[in-house]
Amino acid sequence: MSNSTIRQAAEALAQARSVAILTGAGVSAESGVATFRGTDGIWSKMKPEELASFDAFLRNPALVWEWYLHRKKLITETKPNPAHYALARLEELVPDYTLITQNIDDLHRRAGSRNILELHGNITRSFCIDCGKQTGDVALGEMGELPKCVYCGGLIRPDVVWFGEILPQDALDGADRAARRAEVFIVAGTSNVVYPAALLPRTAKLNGATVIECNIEHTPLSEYADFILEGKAGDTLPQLVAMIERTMAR
Ligand code: BJW
Ligand code: ZN
Repeated sequence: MSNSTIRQAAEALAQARSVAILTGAGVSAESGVATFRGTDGIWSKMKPEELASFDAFLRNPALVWEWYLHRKKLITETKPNPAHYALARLEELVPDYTLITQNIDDLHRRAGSRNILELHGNITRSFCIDCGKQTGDVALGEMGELPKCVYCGGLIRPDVVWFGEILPQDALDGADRAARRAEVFIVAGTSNVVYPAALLPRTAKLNGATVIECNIEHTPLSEYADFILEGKAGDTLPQLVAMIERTMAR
């Protein structure tokens, strides 16, 4: 990443009244949360269709719960990293700011971001598959019994979006509106292969936004990006935000 690229990106951001960001697993990688794709990714060891679909859950809810409770424990033990904090700081600098995330790990909220749209749910929540009521913290019983709904006895599932499932309508509508009005759209730490999230930066670009990509490698989005900040999000995003603050102070 050249210094002039980051400076030009910072200048575009400092002038923008409306900014939207789309984050993915790469933003949490430096907190120790595994990404999905790539050599060390979750899907290199496990098949998504065996764990991240409603059919998989109905086939073997205990296995799926075990996996989610394991990940939830790891996530609870991690902390936000400089990328999360930089994005929380950016919210204070931009008049209209929307943070759209595919991550379910709650780390943006823990870092202080407020206007967050969660496209793929949140691992800290769960709900009943029969009556739809949200439940608090869940655990497997000592004998591995599955969590059941206190209202209707139905099976409880994690409040995350699996393959083939519809995304939460409010979050998706809000994300689409933010992408359409954004003057600058930042895409950080996502492989940009999962839809409909991957459409958002393209929507922003078609509506005239400057697109900034932050990633350690190129993605299918890279050819549309105006600026590519190659490197770890925990390095590039704090640098970018520091540069915006300097540009604004001038
Ligand atoms: C760093 C870094 C560092 C590393 N710094 N960078 C249109 C076309 C084709 C297919 C479809 C389509 N519309 C729908 C589909 C089907 C499907 C889909 O997109 N499939 C494709 C994979 C082919 N989509 C769906 O099913 C969605 N539902 C839907 O569309 O409903 C309507 C419908 C249904 C059926 C048919 C048609 C329409 C739902 C998608 C739900 C995704 N769920 C998951 C699991 C969530 C729960 C959980 O975590 O357990 O969400 S899958 C997984 O992928 C997770 C993520 O949010 C998502 C995206 O992954 P992400 O964040 O990009 O992570 P990685 O690992 O892929 O990439 C990490 C990146 O970080 C890499 O680029 C690294 O280089 C980078 N990186 N370290 C910066 N330090
Ligand atoms: Zn219920």
